[in-house]
Amino acid sequence: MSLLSFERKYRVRGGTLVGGDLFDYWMGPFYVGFFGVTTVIFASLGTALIFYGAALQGEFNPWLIDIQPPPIEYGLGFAPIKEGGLWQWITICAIGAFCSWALREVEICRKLGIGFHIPFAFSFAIFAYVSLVVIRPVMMGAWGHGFPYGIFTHLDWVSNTGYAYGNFHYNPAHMIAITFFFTTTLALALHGSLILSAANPRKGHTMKTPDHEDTFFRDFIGYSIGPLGIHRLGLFLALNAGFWSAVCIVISGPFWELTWQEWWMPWADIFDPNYEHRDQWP
Ligand code: 07D
Ligand code: 07D
Ligand code: U10
Repeated sequence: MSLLSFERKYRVRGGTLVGGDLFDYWMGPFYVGFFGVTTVIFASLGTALIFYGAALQGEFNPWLIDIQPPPIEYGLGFAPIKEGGLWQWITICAIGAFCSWALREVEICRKLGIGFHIPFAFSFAIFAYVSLVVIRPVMMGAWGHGFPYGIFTHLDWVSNTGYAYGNFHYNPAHMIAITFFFTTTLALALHGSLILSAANPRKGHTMKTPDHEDTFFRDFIGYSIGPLGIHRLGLFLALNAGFWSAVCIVISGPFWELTWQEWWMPWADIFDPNYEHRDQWP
């Protein structure tokens, strides 16, 4: 069955969460739905506010546009539009657009009768973003702790926030997150290369089967996780990367105010109370 005739078959009404038949149609390749409409509204408004901020700043170079959160003094209150209020409204629009996008994924999954794995996975990215601009700022008592919306200035924020806790690499949750990120790329490289090696043979050669794929890893490392298992593992690794990222930033400030090197001092005590350079630690 060609792709288009398949699409004709599944492009039928039903499965919506809100609005019944109202927005239950397609525009070109895109499914619209209630949450498509809310996505467009939030994303357009948020983008327009960024352009307004750029106009106030007098800077339209995309690398240099910068929309800062309110100064710490405003605490958790609303700030005037030119003193961080813009950042607050853009944050509301961003969260509205990301959640609408996830719910639009849910509606498409329901229409197709497939599982909700994709919106579930995307919700981890939303969680990481919300942990940076809502959860941590609320726990620290000021919106000013959120990151600024600017390509270069958000890098400044990451660097400054990192050094505020000494060597951020000593943050144990940051270590776990990084290890999951690295493992995710290893797993995808192994999986992508394995599938291509078997399923995309040179001209004149026949395609090989999942048995060949299993056998490669049994011969190689004594175990194959299997064709379904590798996708479960990939999802698990990637979601943990995002989850532990959120953890590593939420604990920096609300639960730990010293340098991250100091978090390891009890270990130094356990292993070697007389460690000669102990007093030189942070
Ligand atoms: C490839 C899917 C496509 C998405 C793209 C991003 C915008 C922003 C906004 C002009 C993988 C589109 C970009 C819509 C335009 C304005 C105001 C996804 C793919 C191509 N970052 N970050 C980037 C975001 C944070 C960090 C690039 C967003 C945290 C570092 C891009 C968010 C921290 C580096 C970008 C966000 C952080 C980057 C490439 C939100 C910790 C880089 C992103 C909403 C997570 C890299 C100049 C990419 C770079 C980079 C976007 C949050 C750290 C501009 C939308 C605060 C260290 N970030 N980022 O490919 O080159 O993602 O920066 O949370 O080195 Mg960032
Ligand atoms: C937040 C993005 C969410 C995106 C969404 C969608 C659009 C639409 C439209 C394209 C989480 C947006 C979509 C806008 C676009 C179209 C059409 C993803 C988010 C919802 N670090 N570090 C991390 C490493 C150092 C520091 C995470 C490595 C230094 C701080 C990850 C190194 C110091 C923070 C990570 C390193 C430092 C982090 C980021 C190496 C600086 C965070 C991934 C090798 C001096 C951040 C939740 C992430 C975090 C974070 C990796 C170094 C500081 C684990 C590999 C030592 C302050 N670092 N880091 O979170 O945890 O993605 O954020 O040196 O806040 Mg780090
Ligand atoms: C996977 C897979 C698999 C496959 C696959 C894939 C994973 C089993 C079978 C999929 C993987 C790929 C295709 C590989 C490439 C993907 C990546 C590298 C990931 C990153 C992706 C991108 C960078 C592309 C991002 C593009 C997006 C998000 C599309 C943008 C579209 C829109 C903005 C429209 C969204 C539609 C909505 C909201 C519905 C209602 C709206 C309309 C119909 C449009 C009408 C609206 C307007 C005209 C207003 C427009 C304003 C908007 C949207 C707001 C923005 C504001 C502005 C001012 C710009 O495992 O194998 O194979 O393929």
